[in-house]
Amino acid sequence: MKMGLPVEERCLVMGVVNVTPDSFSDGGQWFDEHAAVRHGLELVEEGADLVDVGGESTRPGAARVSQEEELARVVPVIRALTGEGVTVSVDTMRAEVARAAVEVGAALVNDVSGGLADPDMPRVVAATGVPYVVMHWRGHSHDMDSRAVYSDVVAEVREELEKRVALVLAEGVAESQIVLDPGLGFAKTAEHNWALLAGIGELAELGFPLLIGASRKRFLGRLLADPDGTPRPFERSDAATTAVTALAAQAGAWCVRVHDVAPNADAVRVAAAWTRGSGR
Ligand code: PMM
Repeated sequence: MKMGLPVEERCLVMGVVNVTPDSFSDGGQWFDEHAAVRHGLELVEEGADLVDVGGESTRPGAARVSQEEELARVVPVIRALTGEGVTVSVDTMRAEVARAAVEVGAALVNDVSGGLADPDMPRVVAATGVPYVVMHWRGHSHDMDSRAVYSDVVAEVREELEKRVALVLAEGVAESQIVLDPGLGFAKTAEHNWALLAGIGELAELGFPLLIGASRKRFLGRLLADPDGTPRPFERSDAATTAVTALAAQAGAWCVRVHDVAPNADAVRVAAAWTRGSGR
């Protein structure tokens, strides 16, 4: 595998801190800078290997925030968390935010647009040398649902990710920096998400570490819907996230991005012990 990333013998757990008033599952809860920092530290206590700090909601239909607002939301939180020794990733589609975040200590850039939203991103990431999560993406949240059209979702996501990889490499990003992510829920229906999880082995064949973000997404609530079809609210779908984590880890995922860290940290340890055939 091509990677200069921390190789653990188990899947890593990335805890989420959304410094936004409107994220899908935890919007508003950590909007205050101090609350966000406290929450990041709690996630580390619960077993997160790294904490993903984002200042822009990507929930379906969300409008964009300005660059100034995004910087004001994430930079102080990242500075404080890295000052406490926490490994932080920045969840941003903007090159300028990525640059500022790495300057205050961010160790990874998580770009849900895979470099499509801001053409400067790959060059900036190349200059920083930090790992770069290239997620499969087809457009901004306000109209991504209309782009969820595939004849073979696994083959098309794989092909589109390969194109992104070629482009970011051409911009100077090193192979060893790249992590790929199928982008569950981003221009994907529930059925597309399940097909991608079933096809995780085919995505792994691209030869890069994989990150999976299933936590609290709508497709889990739909799977667990009441008999009358009412989706299970995300607050009661965390056990499903944990099940996805165990299976993704078993299938070789490098990292899972989750909101409720403690049970997922347990799940990756179970998966690792199972794979080793040993609890030691
Ligand atoms: N999902 C969300 C935000 N950032 N980053 C990566 N790499 N992969 C994802 O699946 C992903 C992401 C949306 O989730 P949230 O708004 O509930 O945190």
